[in-house]
Amino acid sequence: MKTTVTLGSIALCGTAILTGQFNAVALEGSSGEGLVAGADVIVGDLVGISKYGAVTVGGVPVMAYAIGTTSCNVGTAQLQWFASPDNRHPFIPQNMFRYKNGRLEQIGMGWGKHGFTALQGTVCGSCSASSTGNYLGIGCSDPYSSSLNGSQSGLGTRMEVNAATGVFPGTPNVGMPSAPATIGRRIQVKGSDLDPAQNAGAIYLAEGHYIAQDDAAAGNDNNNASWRQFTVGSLTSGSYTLAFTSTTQRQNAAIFAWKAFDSDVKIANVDVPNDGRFHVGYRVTDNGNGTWRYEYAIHNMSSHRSGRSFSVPVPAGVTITGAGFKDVDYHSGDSFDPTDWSISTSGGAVTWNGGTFATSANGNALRFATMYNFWFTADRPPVAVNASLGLFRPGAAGDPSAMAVGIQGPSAPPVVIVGDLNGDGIVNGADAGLLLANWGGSGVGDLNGSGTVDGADLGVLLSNWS
Ligand SMILES: [Ca+2]
Ligand SMILES: [Ca+2]
Ligand SMILES: [Ca+2]
Ligand SMILES: [Ca+2]
Repeated sequence: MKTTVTLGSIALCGTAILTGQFNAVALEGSSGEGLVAGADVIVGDLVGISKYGAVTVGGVPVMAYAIGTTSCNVGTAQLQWFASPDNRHPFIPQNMFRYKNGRLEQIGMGWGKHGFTALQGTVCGSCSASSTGNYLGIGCSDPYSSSLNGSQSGLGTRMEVNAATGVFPGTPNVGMPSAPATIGRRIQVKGSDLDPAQNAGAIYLAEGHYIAQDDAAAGNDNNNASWRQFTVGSLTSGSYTLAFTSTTQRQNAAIFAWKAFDSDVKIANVDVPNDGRFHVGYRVTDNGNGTWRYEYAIHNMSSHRSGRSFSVPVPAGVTITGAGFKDVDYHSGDSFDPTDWSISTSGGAVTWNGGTFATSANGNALRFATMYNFWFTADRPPVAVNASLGLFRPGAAGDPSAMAVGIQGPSAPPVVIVGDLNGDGIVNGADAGLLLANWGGSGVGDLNGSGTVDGADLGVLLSNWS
């Protein structure tokens, strides 16, 4: 079911922000949008995980991996696949995630493989082969092994890629440092995030994502990522052996694994006008002790403008505790700021802020093919709210600076009427009766908190008579 909601403007921290249009879509397990005319690349399969040992960075062992990706062209036109220095080929970022204690976190990212030469396989069905490796034929598949995707010389920085248009320089990595030994440019994961002794019950998954300009131009770039579960094996030669299990979940970004593991997770699409798509996932859990855990994850599928803030409204009287944030750090010369987003619980909202583009173009924005986590505990149950996802890069004239996102946040506390001792919303004789029945006692009817129910309390009650 798809629901389109149009909002005018919302108020955030006293500032009116034009939100334009957004689509809040309740998805049933697929981020794909179906066949649209034109080239349409997807990840048809994730096959094989290569490992490359570990390097201690800042006192922490960081392990390096690459995943094999087989792409398919499920579109109606051949997909361009010209090798560098031509830029008409896919860029293929790779990621790893962990689901643990109800939270799906991105635990690693790699640079992107620059595609060259399409083979014409049949992983996704019948193939109408291209006569040249410069195109992936209609219905055809192309395999990149994990060792090929882990070859450092073939990996490109994410910094120069526009995921909304699929455009990047034909000659990648100009001005970038050479790849650091062993772990450079590959998917980097902290050993502690994989260690079985520290991650009992965790489920792991990897994600492959293809970005290509003809696919994007056709509007077929919402289905470009797929995920697959993997298991963590023994620690040998400095890193854990990882192995894929189960089957590839085609046309599903890794955030959809959260929903696959927990059917109470909801995921909304946020389509930024003239830009790309975010997925906003949320899950509210009743802790059973008068508090609720609010868990959010935002995945940038294809927004070049990127995210810079996230704000969930909090009504007066709601107590927020334990607000947190989790990002994933760039590496190997990608000079994006790793500083965690700040957290504010004042001003009628919980707001996470990563800084503005004006302050630094390399600030810690939520860029394409990454997912950040946001969470807090509140003493109120959930209700539908409009959160706000602030955008990092400026848009064109008329483009929104933030997107409203229809999710769940804490509800307002009930209004307490002084003197309404039986809680029926009015102060009348029934309440006076309760007060008189406890005359001289303590507790019920002690409206001024003096410790005794007496005439002063009756006066308070009468002054609030409905
Ligand atoms: Ca596609
Ligand atoms: Ca960080
Ligand atoms: Ca009453
Ligand atoms: Ca009293």
